Amino acid sequence: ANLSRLSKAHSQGENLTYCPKTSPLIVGRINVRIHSNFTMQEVQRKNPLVVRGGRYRPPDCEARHRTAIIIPYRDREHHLKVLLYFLHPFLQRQQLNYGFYVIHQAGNYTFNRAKLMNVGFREAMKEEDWDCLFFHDVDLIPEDDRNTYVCDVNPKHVSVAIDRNNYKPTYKKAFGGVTALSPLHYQKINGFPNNYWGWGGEDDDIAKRVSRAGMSISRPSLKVGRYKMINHTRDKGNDVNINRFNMLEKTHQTWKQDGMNTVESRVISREYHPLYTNITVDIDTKA
Ligand code: UDH
Repeated sequence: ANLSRLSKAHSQGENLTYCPKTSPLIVGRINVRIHSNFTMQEVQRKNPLVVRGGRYRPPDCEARHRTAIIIPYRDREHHLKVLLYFLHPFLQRQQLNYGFYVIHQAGNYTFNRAKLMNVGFREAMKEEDWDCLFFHDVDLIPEDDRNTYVCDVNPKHVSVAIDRNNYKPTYKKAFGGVTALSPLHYQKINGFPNNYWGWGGEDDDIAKRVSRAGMSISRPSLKVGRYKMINHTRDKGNDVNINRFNMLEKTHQTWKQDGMNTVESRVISREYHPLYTNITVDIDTKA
C-alpha cells in the first residue's frame, strides 16, 4: 500500500527529496549464478515498479542520476533474459532513474557493434535527457552493486575484471564490454566508428578517440568492477575483422570524419516491452 501511494505521488508530480548520495539498498558482492529456468514474465513480476519500455525511477526519492543502458543486440534471447534478471534489481538498489534500450541489428549481414551503439545513443537521447549512457554487452553480468552505474569525469571503462580472464585486467587501453560516457564525452569523441564490421577493433578505436579528444579513461577498482560472462561460442555473422589493425593505424585521421556525425541507419520498429525498449534498425551493409 505504501508503495502504491508513493508511485502515485510520483505520477502526480509531487516533489520528492533527493535520494541519499550513497544508496542504503546496496549489498556489495552478489552471488551471480547463471541459469535460465525462469521466464521473462517472472522477471517482470519480480520488478513491479519497472514501467513500459523498461523505465524506472525510485518510488520514494528523486534520483540523482539518469542512466540509459544501451545494448547492442542480435539473436541472444537467453542472454538478454539473464541480463534483465540481474540488472533490473541491481539498478534499483542504486536508486537510479534508468531505462533499457536493446538495439537490434536487422537482417543477417555482418554485425556492427559500434554502429549499433551510435544508433542507441541517438534514439535514447530523443526520449530523455539522460546524463549517462552505459554501453553494455548483453553477456556481462555485474557482480557487485558498489559498481555504480553513473558517469565519471572521464569516459569510464567499467567491465575491468571478468571471470573469464580470472578477474585480471586485460590491457592498459582496454575499452570493451561495458563502458560509460556522458553525452558530452560522447560528443567530444564524435561518437563511435561506424565502419568496424565483425568482431574486434572498435573498442580500441573508441579508446583512441578518447585520448585524441584530450580525455583519459577512468575505471572502477578491480574489487568492484567484477563481471561474469555468460559462456557462448562465436556468433554467426560476427567473424573476426581482419582489417582492424590497419584501421586502427588510421583512427587519428578518421575519427572526425566518421562517427556520430555520419551514422546512417533506418529505424524499422520501436517496441515498448515491459522490461526494455527494443529498437530494430537497418544499419545497412558495408559501403
Ligand atoms: N552481439 C550480439 N549478437 C551477435 C554478436 C554480438 O548480440 O551476433 C553483441 C552482444 O551484446 C555481445 C557483444 O555484441 O555481448 C559483443 O560480441 P561478442 O560477445 O561476440 O564478443 P566477445 O568478445 O566474444 O564477448 C567473442 C566470441 C567468443 C568466443 C569464445 C569461445 N569460447
